Amino acid sequence: APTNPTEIALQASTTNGMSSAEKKKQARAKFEGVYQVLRKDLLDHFAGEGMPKDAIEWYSRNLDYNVPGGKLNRGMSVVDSVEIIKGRALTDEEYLKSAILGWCIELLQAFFLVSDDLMDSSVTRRGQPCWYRVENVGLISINDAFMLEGAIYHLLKKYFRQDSYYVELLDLFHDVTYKTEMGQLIDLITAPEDHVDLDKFSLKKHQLIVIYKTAFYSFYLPVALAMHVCGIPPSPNSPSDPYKLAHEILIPLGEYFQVQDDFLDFGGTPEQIGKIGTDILDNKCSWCINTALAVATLEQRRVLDENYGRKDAAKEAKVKEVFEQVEIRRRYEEYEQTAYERINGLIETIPADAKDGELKREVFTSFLSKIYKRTK
Ligand code: GPP
Ligand code: MG
Ligand code: MG
Ligand code: MG
Repeated sequence: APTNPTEIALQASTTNGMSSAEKKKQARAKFEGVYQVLRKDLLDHFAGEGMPKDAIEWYSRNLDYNVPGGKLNRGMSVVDSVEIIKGRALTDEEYLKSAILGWCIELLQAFFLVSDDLMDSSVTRRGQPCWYRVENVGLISINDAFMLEGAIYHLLKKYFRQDSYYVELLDLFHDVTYKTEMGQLIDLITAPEDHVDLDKFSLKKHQLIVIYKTAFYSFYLPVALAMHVCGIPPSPNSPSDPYKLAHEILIPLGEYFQVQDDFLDFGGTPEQIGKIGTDILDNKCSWCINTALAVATLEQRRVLDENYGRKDAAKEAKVKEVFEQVEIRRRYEEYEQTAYERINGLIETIPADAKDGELKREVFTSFLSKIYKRTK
């Protein structure tokens, strides 16, 4: 029986006769096994720097509280995409490398979420208090977020330093992080705390915000990482550059995903989504307010002007009433159907007869099917 953590994490498993729900559960458990390996790498290295015992405990709590508890869609998509492109089951070595890159995205996501919850004054995340609200954490969470980001580059160096595509990985993480920060900036300055002006919002503005703050890191990044692991070469000057083709589909897919996030902030329950919506209180330029503004009567517009973006639960409730009156739920269902069909159309621009080792339609259909009609 294997004794080292990497081998335990990769233990062969039969999937014969398992239901698809059981397979999913097992795939998740295998992916989570790799987290245990990386967590140990990071903590051993940290201890090796001479850090004291209380700091090791703090860092391990930061990691365990913020990294592994999400849906893991982004991280596991790296593994799924590599399998689809290769068209076969992965070797242990290939699995481990794909899963490590997956966990690097989950670390990036943890870095963003810890920071975002502070900036959005959020209350809960993944069904528990936001990290900054945990006893004795507070503003230390800013440094904790930086360390989650730093962990990415430590792991990339440890596991990919010798690979020909190491620089591509570094570039990708850096570029995508920078773009996400640009998106977060426009999200924040379009939502000033002390001044509500709904005339400043538009669906065009919303589109720019969501593409930058969400689509690059959540959708383009996992697939681009998988393509690099599979040795697909970038050809930046060619119109048929596979990275460009992937980008053209994944950015709209990410836009659709953030519209879902905006809708669920209003239309989902905290039990479903694991967080309490704050977009109305925070004066966010969200899909819901933009959609409501486009169809509101003068009286409804007055209610929105007077109640949106005020830190007051009763005012928030009045905005929600208008959202119900203008049938945001039905409009969202229509949006979702249209987006789904449009993205499927984009996926058809990928050749149906792509060979193993090339970019295939299934990379995108598999990603799309994970989020279509999601309620969490
Ligand atoms: C989602 O916004 C976008 C992010 C989490 C990226 C944050 C980027 C940083 C550079 C910190 P959101 O506020 O709608 O997400 P949620 O609804 O999960 O709080
Ligand atoms: Mg937020
Ligand atoms: Mg935010
Ligand atoms: Mg949100």
